[in-house]
Amino acid sequence: MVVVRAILGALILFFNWVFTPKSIKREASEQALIDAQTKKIELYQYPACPFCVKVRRAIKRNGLNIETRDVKRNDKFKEELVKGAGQLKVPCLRIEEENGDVRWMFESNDIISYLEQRFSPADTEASTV
Ligand SMILES: N[C@@H](CCC(=O)N[C@@H](CS)C(=O)NCC(=O)O)C(=O)O
Repeated sequence: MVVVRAILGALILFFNWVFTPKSIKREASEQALIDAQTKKIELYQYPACPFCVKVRRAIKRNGLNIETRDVKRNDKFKEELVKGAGQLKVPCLRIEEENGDVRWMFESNDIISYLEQRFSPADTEASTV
């Protein structure tokens, strides 16, 4: 089982690397505004978890600079997740609000919808790099 999981994980990472999505391109000033907001967001994740890969691909597609925290290999991040969010489950997005409140969001689809709504590229030129 461990071997099967390791092989699947390696395949997921390989195909994710081969088919890395392109990021949307924004004006530097617009990207800087978004970067200032995403400084207060972190993704707690496992490198080869398919749900985490899906979220990381959405982050890349949307040109977001969001820190990823590897819960598998870093006990400090694991502890932060369990203490803050109440359970060991990934992906989980930690969002620090303007007023300092912290929200922990589970479910890959919910995380992707949140990021796409908040940082919608609707006003951005549809070009890619
Ligand atoms: N429906 C969830 C599924 C998330 C999920 O099953 N995550 C697994 C890793 S792939 C997990 O955290 N399992 C608990 C554990 O590994 O301790 C999503 O879409 O985010």
